[in-house]
Amino acid sequence: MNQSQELFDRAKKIIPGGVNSPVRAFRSVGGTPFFTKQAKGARLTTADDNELIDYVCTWGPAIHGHDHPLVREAIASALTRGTSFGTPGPDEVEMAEILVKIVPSVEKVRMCNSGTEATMSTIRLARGFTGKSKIIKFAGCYHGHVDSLLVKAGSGALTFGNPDSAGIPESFAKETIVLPYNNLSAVENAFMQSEEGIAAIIVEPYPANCGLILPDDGYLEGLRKICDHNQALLIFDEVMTGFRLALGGVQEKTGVTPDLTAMGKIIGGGLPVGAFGGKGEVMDFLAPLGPVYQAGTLSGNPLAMAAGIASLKLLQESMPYDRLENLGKQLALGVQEIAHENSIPIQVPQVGSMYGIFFNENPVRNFEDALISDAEHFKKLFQHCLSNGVYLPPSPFETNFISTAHLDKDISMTLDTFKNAFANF
Ligand code: KE4
Repeated sequence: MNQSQELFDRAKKIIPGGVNSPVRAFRSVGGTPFFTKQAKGARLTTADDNELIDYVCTWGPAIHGHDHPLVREAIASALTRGTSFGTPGPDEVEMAEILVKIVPSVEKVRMCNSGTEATMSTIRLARGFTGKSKIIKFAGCYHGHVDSLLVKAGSGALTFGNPDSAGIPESFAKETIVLPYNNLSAVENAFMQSEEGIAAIIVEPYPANCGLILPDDGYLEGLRKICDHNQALLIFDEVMTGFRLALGGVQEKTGVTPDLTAMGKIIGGGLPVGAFGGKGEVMDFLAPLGPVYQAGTLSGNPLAMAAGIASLKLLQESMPYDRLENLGKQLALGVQEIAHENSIPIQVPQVGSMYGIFFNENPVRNFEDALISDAEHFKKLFQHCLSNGVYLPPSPFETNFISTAHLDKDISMTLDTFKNAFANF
């Protein structure tokens, strides 16, 4: 028996499903999940010493590839000063100053420990600030496992074909209005029909938890206008897109500035982290200044701050966005060409270092389009790639990531692997 199988058998006895996060169980692509024993650059080494080109990048944080020397050195240096203080520390101030400088919407910011905490806190803050309860989210968007946002969530829940999670009281779900993405009139109607008013819209500006969906021209601008017209807050969940699609995220790339932004992943350099920020007058509603409570034992943890600051500084110095865009384009256009040569209907939406794969005749503009894409084809592609040294996200409802550690030769090897896969479809 191989090491991963042995580890998985042991894990399943004492960890639900053998994993600490559902998508890692490979339930939608089949087979036994591999266990990783080392991650370096653009590659993972499995417990059975297989080397894989990694397009998951630990779900986004590893924009510099795994174990970048500057991030590792920053953590090692912080470690000599202790692992957690429970008091304010200098790195928290430096992190906050960087975020205020580079993210257009952020006048004030608070650190937390995950993307889920970040989005959960933006919702509570928006409700506290506006005095309204209803929120709007979009079908297929995933904002972490927040009770009021796990309503038709994408990502894990979607992968299990279980759009509504058990354990969410009806009374919670009814405060959340779920609308189709890329449809402004649906949003306008929701505001018109709501007597009590709506506190906020929360959106993944580029939904990346039901595959990758790109906004129609003017869509994000439209959401901004509707929120202004209805005194509602616009919340961008940039946990995935932040610092990846531009240094200042989608809001820098598009010029659409939300009132609040949820952040995570890259700003922890691979360590547990989240953050949320926005207009000073809104953020000042947070305890200890204001009435909205939010807290965290390890918020602003010195190791995570050191890793995140190193990761952000590396982005500021290297500004790798053009190169990542070129690698993304190279991959997306290459995959489309190969599929076309084999008469396989495919959509490969791409923006910067993110790309999706839908086996679908038509462009995927929303959750429904994503759902009717061919999941069996995806499963075949995933398994072929995995057995040929290429690790794609283990679900058709996730997004691929490229890091600055991916080289041209990795992209061409990946395209060769796709070529062999499609030739045997
Ligand atoms: P975390 O609580 O997992 O740090 O972040 C939640 C979250 C919030 N917002 C967006 C846009 C996200 O993509 C996420 C988490 N992303 C998933 C990947 N689709 C994390 C992987 C997992 O759940 O294991």
